[in-house]
Amino acid sequence: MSKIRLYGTPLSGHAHRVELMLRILGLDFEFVEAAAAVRASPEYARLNPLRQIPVLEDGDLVLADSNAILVYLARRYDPDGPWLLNDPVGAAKMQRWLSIAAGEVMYGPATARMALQWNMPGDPVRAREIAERLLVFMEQHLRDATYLAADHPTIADLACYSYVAHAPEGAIPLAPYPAVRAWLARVEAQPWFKPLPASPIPA
Ligand SMILES: N[C@@H](CCC(=O)N[C@@H](CS)C(=O)NCC(=O)O)C(=O)O
Repeated sequence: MSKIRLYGTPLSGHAHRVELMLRILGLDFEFVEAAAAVRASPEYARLNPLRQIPVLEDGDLVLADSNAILVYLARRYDPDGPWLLNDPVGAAKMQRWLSIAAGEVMYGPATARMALQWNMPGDPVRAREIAERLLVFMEQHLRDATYLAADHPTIADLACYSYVAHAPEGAIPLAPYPAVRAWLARVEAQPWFKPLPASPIPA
């Protein structure tokens, strides 16, 4: 089997979701740390012209974007497994949560955490508003659902987990959202789970 490389940083939630998928699939991989200085290099721009992490290398394949990588890994290494939903309604539900991961999760809890922890660009007040609206929606949804898109974990849960779990590191409390916390605990109880380390400034 070809060597798999994951370019990321230890505190990136985008890389974390890919790492969870690699663990689920039992795939051996090398984690290559790609801090800002590495991402600024011309070599890295050849891997991902957007200069973002994560990037996955699998043999000759170079693939950027965490959600695209989740789809690739599940379809390539466990096509009949439970991680993707293929029926029309299930696939649409799954895609909706992937879009939420790239939209509200990114511009809400992830941006609030990046602004507070690393002074990165982003309006923390706006990020907090987006996060609160997202969490209210997730709370309503998870009152009647075990996982986001199905009655079992799918890539939708992986895509949304990391930044929601670490929302308090962006000063967004999870205490008002018991159903969200119960969902996070269900993900954390899975045998393949590995936590994203805590950020420098304690929650
Ligand atoms: N849509 C991308 C977003 C990835 C992303 O924003 N990664 C951050 C780190 S967690 C990054 O590389 N930021 C640096 C930059 O955007 O220049 C994905 O899902 O992979």
